[in-house]
Amino acid sequence: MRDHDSLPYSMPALAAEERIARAHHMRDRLKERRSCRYFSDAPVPREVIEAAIEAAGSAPNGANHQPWHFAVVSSPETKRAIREAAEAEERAFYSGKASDEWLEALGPLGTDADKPFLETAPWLIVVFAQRKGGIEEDGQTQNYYVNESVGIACGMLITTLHEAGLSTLTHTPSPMGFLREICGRPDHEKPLMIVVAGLPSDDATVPKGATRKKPLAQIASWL
Ligand code: IYR
Repeated sequence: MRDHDSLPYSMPALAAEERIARAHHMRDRLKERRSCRYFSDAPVPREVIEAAIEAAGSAPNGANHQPWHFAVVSSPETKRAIREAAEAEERAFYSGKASDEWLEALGPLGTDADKPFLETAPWLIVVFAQRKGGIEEDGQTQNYYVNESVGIACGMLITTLHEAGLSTLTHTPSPMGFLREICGRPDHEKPLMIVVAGLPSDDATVPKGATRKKPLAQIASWL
């Protein structure tokens, strides 16, 4: 069935070798991405963040309702408020709320309740999922496949930031209702994650364990 109102669409005719080369290039670029928890306070132009959010805003999504909002935080006061609230939640998580099994799974990452990067990194992008609103953001119209849509948008956001040479960290304090209050967002929006963006500090490291990736044969089956 054709759209009742449609535009022509095509993709470039590439040789098979060229397609393979491009896919390999992108794979190799993306495999360089690491979640890094050590940020420098070096500034990063706002235009980079704007472009990455525009890239994220082009993600495939339910009914083209584009059910996302990106609250971009750079002011030291707001970053501090987010850090303080996040660390309070994380202290509760690490000292009782999390199961032993969960804490054991996090062991190789070396994470703890201290989140200095929330103040050090130049940009925090707080991603909200809009349960309602439609394309007009009326706060009422039902949205669809919200988590899927916003998850894909976050992937595209991180990909663009990585391509711009930035280090990123997806941070998910739990629960994160405090982000709605601090960012002044409405009740029908659910905070999904904080994407921390900036440059790694000079002494940055990443956990070795996190570089172990499942091979293709394990993550794909061909029917
Ligand atoms: N939100 C906590 C715990 C945490 C949970 C998972 I699953 C991770 O992959 C990493 C951390 C924290 O940020 O420390």
